Amino acid sequence: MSTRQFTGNPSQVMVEQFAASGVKYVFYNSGSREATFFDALHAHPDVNGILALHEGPVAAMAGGYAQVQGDPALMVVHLGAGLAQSLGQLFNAWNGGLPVVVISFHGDTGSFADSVMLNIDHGFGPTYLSAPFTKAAWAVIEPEGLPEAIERAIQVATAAPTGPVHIAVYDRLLDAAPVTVDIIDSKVVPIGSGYAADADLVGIATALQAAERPMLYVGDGVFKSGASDAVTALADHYGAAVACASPDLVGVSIAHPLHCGPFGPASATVNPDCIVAIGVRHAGAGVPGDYAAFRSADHVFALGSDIANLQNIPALENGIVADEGKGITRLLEIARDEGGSGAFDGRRKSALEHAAVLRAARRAGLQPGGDHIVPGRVRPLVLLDAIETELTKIGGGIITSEQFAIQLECIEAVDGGGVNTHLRRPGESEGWGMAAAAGAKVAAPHTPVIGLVGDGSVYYADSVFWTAVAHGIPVLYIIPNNAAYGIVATLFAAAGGVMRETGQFAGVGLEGIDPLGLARSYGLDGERVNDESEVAGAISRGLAIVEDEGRPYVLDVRLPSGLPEGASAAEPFRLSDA
Ligand SMILES: Cc1ncc(C[n+]2csc(CCOP(=O)(O)OP(=O)(O)O)c2C)c(N)n1
Ligand SMILES: [Mg+2]
Repeated sequence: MSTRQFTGNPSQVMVEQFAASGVKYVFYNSGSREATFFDALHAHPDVNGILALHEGPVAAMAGGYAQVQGDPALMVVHLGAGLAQSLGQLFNAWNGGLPVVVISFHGDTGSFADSVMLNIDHGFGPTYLSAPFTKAAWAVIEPEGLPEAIERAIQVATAAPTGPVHIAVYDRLLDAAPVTVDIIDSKVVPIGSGYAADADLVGIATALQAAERPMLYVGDGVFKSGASDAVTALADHYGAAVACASPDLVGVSIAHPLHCGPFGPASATVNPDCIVAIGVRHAGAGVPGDYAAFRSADHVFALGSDIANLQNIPALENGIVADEGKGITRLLEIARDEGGSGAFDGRRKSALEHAAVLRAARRAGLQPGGDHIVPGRVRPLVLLDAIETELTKIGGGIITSEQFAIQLECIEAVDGGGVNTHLRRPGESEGWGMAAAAGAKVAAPHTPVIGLVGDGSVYYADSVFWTAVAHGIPVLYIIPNNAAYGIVATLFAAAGGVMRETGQFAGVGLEGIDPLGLARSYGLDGERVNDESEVAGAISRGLAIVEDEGRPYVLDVRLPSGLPEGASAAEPFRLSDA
């Protein structure tokens, strides 16, 4: 353990340990109680603060940063109230198992007055709020303990299974006199799970070999453990169909021709007789059908870094807690030793056909009416395909997404999976996309980043436009603007009732907001696109602006209404009608 002595006030100790642990950025929202902390942050040459104007975006930006390559992200929010405000987005980071370290400061509500501004009631400990959204949380009382506490938080967050960690620092500690501490100078090593036993892998190889319709069910553990290439090669070798757990589009690229899309529909079409789940935390809807997609299979295996990758999968023939990357790399060797991939040409052909049929159905579902051009509006597939094409032309990049109008699983197949990385919101909690795109760009400053954010999602966090301008974070924001909470409206219609009968939908229409006007007020340039023939040009221009000029830019792309066919937004209640 390499340490060095450091003397400073407790705030300086914290920032010095961040730097020693390799933390380059602190995503934060300011508060006066932590004045000395923000002073120390400002003064440190190697650690940069990135300010978001609400705690939701603070958490989403940290999450977007962590999502790109699994680097730990550090965020600071103000007291109990700021922590509470961050939770809507910490929910997503937790759902995605992202290594985000949350630091908040807390007042002493026990020793003297029991009501201290912005702190939660003294009946609850300072980690009470974060508990459901973190992997671990603890409080720090002694300034001398700060280096270890910070290093441990990063270690726990980045060890498999990765996830958010919260440290609550009692704020009276900030007032302490300078202390001399040991700063821990060794970088935190991300700790993975171990190797799978060969005998267990041989069992999977044997089943995959004998199967007629094998399927690899891929979750976020694949990408996180660096197993993407190995899992893709395994699918190629066996001619196996690939399916994904809903948020993950990168374990095997969603553009790969063997990719059949989300697991439920994929399984219903392919009817797999052997399923190998890799790094998946299978999720359901809380209904008896949650496990239906496994029913057709005679053999179900699961391999993942954590028990969570096994526990939600019924009737496992074998479950292996082991690192996905190490395990699948070895499984691939075993598979190749058994013979060439030519033996599987027949099933490969049918898996490719299934994948193509499912992809075509998703694309048709995204664009009902097909070739019917709506004047002054851009059809969803035209926008989606143009984004893929233009980003590919410049060598590929990252697309982060929070919207439903142009769902990323509808992109065209590309041999080998293509050069674009598709990062979806890792949970269902609205308010992620604006900040996640900025966080992704901070994590990958030399890679083009497109933030695909629905109009409804923009309005949750439009102040991130300011953060992108102020900190010079050149994201190309593309807004698939359907003037609606489109997905919610669709589900309102499916539920039946007065709204569907009358065609008047309440609470889902977003007419009369100008996202470009919003962007401009925060200092961002952009353009409106409402003609299909101009879409590709606008994206290409936008990419050139963000990449060559280094400033964020926004495209407000007008799509057909997100309300159901023929419906309109109901007149909202107005106070004057009461
Ligand atoms: C915290 C939270 N509140 C509310 C919702 C419900 N919700 C789901 S999507 C959505 C709005 C989506 O609007 P937009 O970004 O425009 O997407 P699209 O029109 O493409 O569906 C809302 C409010 C949610 N998922 N999470
Ligand atoms: Mg919308």
